[in-house]
Amino acid sequence: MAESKEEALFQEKVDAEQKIEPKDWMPADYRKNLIRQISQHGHSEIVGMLPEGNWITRAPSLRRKTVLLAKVQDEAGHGLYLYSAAETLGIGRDELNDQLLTGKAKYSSIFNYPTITWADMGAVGWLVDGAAIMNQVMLCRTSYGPYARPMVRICKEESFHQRQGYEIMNVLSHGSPEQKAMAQDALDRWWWPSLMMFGPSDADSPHSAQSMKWKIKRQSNDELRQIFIDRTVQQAEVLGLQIPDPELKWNEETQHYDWGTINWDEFFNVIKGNGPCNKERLTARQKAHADGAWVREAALAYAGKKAKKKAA
Ligand code: FAQ
Repeated sequence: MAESKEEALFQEKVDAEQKIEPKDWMPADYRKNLIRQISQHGHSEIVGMLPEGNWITRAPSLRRKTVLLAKVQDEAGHGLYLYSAAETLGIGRDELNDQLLTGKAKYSSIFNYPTITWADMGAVGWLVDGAAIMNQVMLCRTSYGPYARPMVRICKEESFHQRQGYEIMNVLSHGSPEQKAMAQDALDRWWWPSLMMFGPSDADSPHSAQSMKWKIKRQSNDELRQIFIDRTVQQAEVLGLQIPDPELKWNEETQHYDWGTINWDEFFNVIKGNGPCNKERLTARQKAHADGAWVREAALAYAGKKAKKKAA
């Protein structure tokens, strides 16, 4: 179909690196695609609090507990910034929430895996936040202004999260043999799911081409996955831990690591709702929403009373 004059002007603006703002004209599919991505991102931050929230009461020291608590609170803040950004595109908070609670909207596959030992708090910070930053740094330059701006602060906070995770792994991997084994076990379980966070390979990613053209995404899923692997392998070496991939090998020609094959059946199964914790995560969010009903009712009653007083 031929491009309309408005579409051509829109693309020119994007190509010139000018930000698109809420009241600017935009193609309906740009709006739709952004709502999809931003809301999925926001839901990931909100559901992402659950695996780590699981360890707040069991953190091994007061210091670890306060750091973990602060990290989980940061994720809540990220979710709220992202929901606000989605709202500027014309979707309401209730609708966004409904889409999450009914399982209509996706959230990151990674949060459907269980956190069974304390070392998982290290692995999540190091690998999951590490992968999240790798993907989100490019989003600071995304074409939609209200999405790009909060990403700057989010990335700064994710960077602190990644370091606290790496520090936990560093202490464990240089601790007793049992602690080192626990760190290795966490790496073994989180490595492949972390690589899946970047999404399907470029050839199987239906949204990538258009999202790159509109500069919503600035780097492809495979490109980001490769940078993540190259950096993380070196960090694992410092920890003295083994990446669970027998095919991992430095390639002199490409100056990158070659690596094995992702189990894409597992990935698609998890995003279809059949991962180890999908049901548990949704049930927890549904319960939180139901438990918060009285707060919403009280806030509405208070707002109504205030409005009545003002009108009188
Ligand atoms: N999980 O065509 P593409 C965090 C879906 S935040 C589930 O490649 P796209 C912070 C995709 O939605 C982590 N679904 O899609 C934290 C699409 O389905 P649809 C989240 C996935 O959008 C740390 C279909 O597959 N970050 O971790 C996943 O161009 C620690 C086809 O895929 C963001 O959301 C997946 N991993 O690229 C919190 C960043 N991958 O909608 C707590 C923003 C793909 O057609 C603790 N998002 N799908 O039904 C993005 O950059 C992109 O949306 C991608 C996917 C790269 C995730």
